[in-house]
Amino acid sequence: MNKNGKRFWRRLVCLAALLLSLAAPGMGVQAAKLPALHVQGTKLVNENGKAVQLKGVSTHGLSWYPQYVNQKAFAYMKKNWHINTVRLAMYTAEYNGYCTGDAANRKKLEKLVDDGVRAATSAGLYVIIDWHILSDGNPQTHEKQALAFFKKMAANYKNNTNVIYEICNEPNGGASWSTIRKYADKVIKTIRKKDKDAVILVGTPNWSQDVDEAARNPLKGKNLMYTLHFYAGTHGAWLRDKAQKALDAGLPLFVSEFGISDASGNGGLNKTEGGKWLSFLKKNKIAFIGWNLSNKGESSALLKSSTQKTSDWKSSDLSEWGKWLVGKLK
Ligand code: IDC
Repeated sequence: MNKNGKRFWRRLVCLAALLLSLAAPGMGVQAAKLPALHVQGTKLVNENGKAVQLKGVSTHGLSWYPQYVNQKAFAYMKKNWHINTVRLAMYTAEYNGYCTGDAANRKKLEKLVDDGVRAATSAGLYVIIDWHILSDGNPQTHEKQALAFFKKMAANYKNNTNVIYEICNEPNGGASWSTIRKYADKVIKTIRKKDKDAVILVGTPNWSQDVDEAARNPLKGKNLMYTLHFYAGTHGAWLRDKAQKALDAGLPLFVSEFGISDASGNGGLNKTEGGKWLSFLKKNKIAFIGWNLSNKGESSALLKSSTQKTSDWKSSDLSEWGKWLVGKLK
């Protein structure tokens, strides 16, 4: 073969290798980058303006159950449960919370968030970084820490098209929308300094239920959504009415946490009401994230308390709620 002939074959081999690596990202080191999503009207859409319904599961508190933040679990849930999103619930106050524990604990939690984002990224999942306020009912209680945390997160993940920031899980204890709004404004500004267009989820008054109040005076800015949380054992048609009101007013909603037990995370399951909720969400293309990926002995845990595996679960490893949710995700 002459010189030109050799060059031709070498180029052909290179081209074939390139095409192969594009066609089969799983074979390469990194999964294909997920398209950035943005908010259009009340919906989350992809780069072609097509509505996308995110669906997935939330971890329990990262300090309680760090073992479920692993690549195998995330990849397994994507392949077998058909989730496209995972939520990393980082409590701020309870049980080695980010704001109540010491500096070493904060480091540990930041590492878990980072492990979670990496695992989600290589599994091809969207990932929500959740600042999980709860007993610290007013988001302003730990505002300073929230600003420092999200500044760091936005710097770390500004190039991750799959990262979504949730800035206050469930304001409660009388925290009003105007208070939450002030807090949100500051945190959003901080995130936007680094990450111009990531989707940001804002909690609403009364454990993220009073979306109608947020609808009366929404925040300014793009790619913002408002969270609606429900537990079908406690919350029924009256809460869907609130949600419908908010949608009618043009408020983009995101269900970043839900269950079909009662609001305590325990008690019997209400599958009938749960089914009604999911039809409502499907009809409106609203994202839904089920609480919680753990084997804690409570009815809102997706795994049986006897399940020790941290990935590759069989149906018999799942709780009744786990089986129900996996059925709906498929
Ligand atoms: C619950 C957990 C439970 C934990 C408790 C801490 O299921 O194991 O002991 O938090 O206070 C929420 C919260 C979420 C709750 C869940 C169930 O966002 O943190 O988890 N819930 O009570 N809002 C409504 C229900």
